Amino acid sequence: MRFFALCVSLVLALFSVGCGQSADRSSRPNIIVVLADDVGWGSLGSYGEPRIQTPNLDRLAREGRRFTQAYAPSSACSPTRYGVMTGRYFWRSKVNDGMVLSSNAPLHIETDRLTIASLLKDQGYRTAAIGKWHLGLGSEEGRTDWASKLVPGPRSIGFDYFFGLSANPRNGPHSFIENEELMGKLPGRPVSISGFGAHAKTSGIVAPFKTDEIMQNITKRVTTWIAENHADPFFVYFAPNAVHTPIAPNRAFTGSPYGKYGDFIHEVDASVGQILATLDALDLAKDTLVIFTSDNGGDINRGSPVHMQAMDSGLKPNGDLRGGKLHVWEGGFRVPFIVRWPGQVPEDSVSEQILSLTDLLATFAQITDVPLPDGAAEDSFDMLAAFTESTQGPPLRNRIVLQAGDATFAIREADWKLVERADPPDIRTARPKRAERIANMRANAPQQDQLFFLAKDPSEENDVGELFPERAARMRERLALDRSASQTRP
Ligand SMILES: [Ca+2]
Repeated sequence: MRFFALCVSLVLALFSVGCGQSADRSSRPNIIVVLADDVGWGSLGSYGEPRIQTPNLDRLAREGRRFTQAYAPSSACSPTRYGVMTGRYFWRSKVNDGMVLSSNAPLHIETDRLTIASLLKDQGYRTAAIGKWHLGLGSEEGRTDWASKLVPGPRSIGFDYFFGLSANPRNGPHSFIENEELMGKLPGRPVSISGFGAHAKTSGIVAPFKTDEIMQNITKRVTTWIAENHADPFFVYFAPNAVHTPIAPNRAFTGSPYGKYGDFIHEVDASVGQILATLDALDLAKDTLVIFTSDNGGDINRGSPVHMQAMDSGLKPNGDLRGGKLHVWEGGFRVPFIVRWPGQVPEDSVSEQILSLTDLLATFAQITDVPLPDGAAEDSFDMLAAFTESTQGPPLRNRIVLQAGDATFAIREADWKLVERADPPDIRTARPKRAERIANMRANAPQQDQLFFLAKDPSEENDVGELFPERAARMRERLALDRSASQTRP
């Protein structure tokens, strides 16, 4: 009997050591955030698209949790990226014009501000940002000197390593940046960008990158960096340029019923697949939290033949939601959000919790047990329980402020959404032409607020503002309060 008791206590002691280790490990998991560009949730198999082939993202959803009410705080690129990094709404920053930063903007994040990267770096993580940046580089407005060191930049706000593009592939410079250096510079020559859009060219570099090889290049950097840096906990912020224009899938991806646009989505999926395979090969999957999401809804630009081909072939990038990228409608903000964390996040599960991409910072702070200081992560809610709860509990956040690419504000609160039209706030912008355009757009938009009941009207077809004037007034007031307060987090 005594021998049995001894055995039991030995087993218990061993078990508690094991548990202690796994508890310690789970408080510092590796973290990978994949922030794809313009990938609408309606383009993914796990969200119900029947003809797309996204086996790797489907696997991620099967092994983790898929959110159906996840929001980008903005329907445009840079504003959402700012929110992801800082946990703060972009419109609280020195500009609130709702739009992407210009491609030669200075770094838009103060170097003493807490970011997802600096939070984790302070906890002993190795940190990397790979892919599209588009949050500004350097310090001078409109005067980025691409030939000199690009500081401040990603490594000034918490990343140990950066490899990628300054902004979109077409913006230029048409060469990768590694840490603070533009790669492939011709010695002693200035670097300059001429022309716009598809005609933009960079001089002063050996050769421009090949647009259809960018995804391969940045994916390879991610897998190599992980292989070299997994001795400590690590954090990778991976921002694919796909499926933003130019729609340039590698020649290895062909044959989608949705044309090149579909092929490009397949390439995003394959890229995530390579990262998952690297985790498997290094036996890291069980200790790694992986998140896949997008910076805004799918682009439904009917002026673009390649997008039109995909939609005419039946693809609905944002499902049945109204609108898309840049719009104030749900299709602009609602994004795919898949989280996998073996042993912590229930497998093959779905959550309808309202979540904002600004919530990553507070959630990572909770995971690593770091209290958030004042004046940081102002609009970031801890959503860890939404990741891990076995059955859905009460809402962790019941509202979110949204801003469209035309600077229009909206607020979602529980099942309702108010679009602010009457008497919108003044715009702060570094670009006078932009102020003019916003004034024009506002003059042509409805002049009365619009109210939608999303539970019954997810496609925002029926403005019920006149039926529920008190609710509309209350939500309008709520939006104004959230905007004037210094923070919305608890
Ligand atoms: Ca985007």
